[in-house]
Amino acid sequence: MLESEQGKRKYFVENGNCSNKNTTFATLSISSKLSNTTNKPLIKVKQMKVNEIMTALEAKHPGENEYLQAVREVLETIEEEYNKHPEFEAAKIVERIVEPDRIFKFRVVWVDDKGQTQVNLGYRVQYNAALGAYKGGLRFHPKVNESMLKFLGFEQIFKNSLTNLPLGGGKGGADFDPTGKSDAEIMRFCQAFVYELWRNIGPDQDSPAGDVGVGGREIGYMYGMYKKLAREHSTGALTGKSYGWGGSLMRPEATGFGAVYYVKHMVEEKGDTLEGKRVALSGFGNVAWGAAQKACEFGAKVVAISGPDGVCELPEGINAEMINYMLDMRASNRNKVQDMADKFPGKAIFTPGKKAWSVKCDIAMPCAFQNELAEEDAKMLIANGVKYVAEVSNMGCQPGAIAAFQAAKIPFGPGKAVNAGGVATSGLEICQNAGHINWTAKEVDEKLKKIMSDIYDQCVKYGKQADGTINYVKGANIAGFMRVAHAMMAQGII
Ligand code: 2IT
Repeated sequence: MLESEQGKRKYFVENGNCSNKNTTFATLSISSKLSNTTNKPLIKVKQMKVNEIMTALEAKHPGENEYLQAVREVLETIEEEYNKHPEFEAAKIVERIVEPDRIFKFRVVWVDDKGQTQVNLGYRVQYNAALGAYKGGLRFHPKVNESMLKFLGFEQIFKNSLTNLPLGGGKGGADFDPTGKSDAEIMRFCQAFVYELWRNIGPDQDSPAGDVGVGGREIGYMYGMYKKLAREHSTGALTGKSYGWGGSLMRPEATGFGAVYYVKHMVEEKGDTLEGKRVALSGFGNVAWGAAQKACEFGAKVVAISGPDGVCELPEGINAEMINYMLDMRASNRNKVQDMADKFPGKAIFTPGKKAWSVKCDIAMPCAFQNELAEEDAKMLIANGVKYVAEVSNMGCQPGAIAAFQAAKIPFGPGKAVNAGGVATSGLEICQNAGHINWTAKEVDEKLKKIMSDIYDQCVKYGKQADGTINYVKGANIAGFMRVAHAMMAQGII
């Protein structure tokens, strides 16, 4: 018999052992000894079974591959723990958590520099608000669709939960391609996007930020339009604003810095140090930029960055000038890593069509896009002696790659824990906006370090295995999920 308590009532499962996966039905009743609800009809509670849930979801949302991948990973790792709580299943927590509260989908119309009318699709997925107002980035990329934003929003729920800040989960974006667009085109698109969305966002409702294709410039244009329409000033309706008009110091660096703080814990767990470690990063955007800075500060050597066009190997390691140049590369909207090799001949060696994972390294940190590291990349990294892998992009590694790292006993940090410093610092930006104050960079950085250290500890607590190794994926998923599930239970069936 398995018992669990919810409020004043005591539930128990009869005729079923929750840890027995063959049990189809367990009977849940309310104990007559502990409540005055005697003679209430017995409620049949099914054990949560990942395969059954996934079969139903695949039928309901065919072809939404990223979304289905993200849901499966979370459910597989929490199944055992979840089934120790029959009250969760009675309240259909899993069935509720996998579907967003709502999705806004809208047309965004704008005029390009040639005077041509352009039409894009915009979205905002408001996923789960059990812990607070919806929070999560906006992605502008030609491949954006509902599946991509649902996967990102779903991940965001548990990531935000790990930060221990009062943040619900959401995500949004558009199938707009910033590559090759002028500054004026970017501005007009951002304005048109917010013109559609502004009524559904706000600091106590839903607070978007940046993601792939959306940085400080885009947030500035969107915030300007939001203020004009909402007649609100200095609010946390959007985060990632620039310092001086509501932004937080350290927000641009936070995702990359936070990721390296997390990796430092992973390395120290093994009695090792970051000093002298060769680090391969993918991408050259905001996240890779922050990670490169902090890795260098801790004495590591960044030996590769990459782009959609190929990889730049950096035999002497990246230097401060190159790190600065990453900002120019991003601002140019050319989306070409070859520009680094052209600017620093001999110090950056470009190979077209290759990924960062072809470069020998001790630490691999995907910082670009989902599923960017495949099983064969993982095998190459392992053969080349990689010692640690930390996803900084959301769901950067394919399931086969994660399985390969785990089988080789290489510590693997999942994106929702490793990259949580970004959204955490967005949470700190909202705090500063609400209090009409600005914290110093040191104050923000200290809070970020503490948050990352607490996230790391939660992953260890729930991910420690019988053989002493740490399954960081399982730890992050259980820790993140449980906090949301308990909040949903407390707030009733809504
Ligand atoms: O994936 C992410 O956590 C982000 N893009 C940042 C979200 C935020 O609200 O700062």
